[in-house]
Amino acid sequence: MSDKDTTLAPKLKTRPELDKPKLYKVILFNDDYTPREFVILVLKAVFRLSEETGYRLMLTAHRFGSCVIVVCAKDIAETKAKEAMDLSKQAGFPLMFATEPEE
Ligand code: TYC
Repeated sequence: MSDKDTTLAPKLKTRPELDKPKLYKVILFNDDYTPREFVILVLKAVFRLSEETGYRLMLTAHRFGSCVIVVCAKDIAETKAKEAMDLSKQAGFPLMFATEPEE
């Protein structure tokens, strides 16, 4: 076989970061001080979750230390996390939310 027989396949370039913007997780962290009912109230008010879903996610964070609440665009994730922490701070609770890019 000579060099001329070699076929070069075109390199397919994937640019996912240009095709779709990265999604971000909003993560809820457990603590020992915030009442369960208040966590559910915040989840309902800020993330528009039902009582049932709020309860389930609160319990997941309580049991496992943290829980993903929603995956969405970066600016929405950051706004929601801030809103939720502002509400908690106003009420005097140390409830923590964070955002991080999805894998
Ligand atoms: N661990 C808290 C308690 O027992 C309740 C709680 C649950 C707090 C979830 C934060 O993300 C949280 N009062």
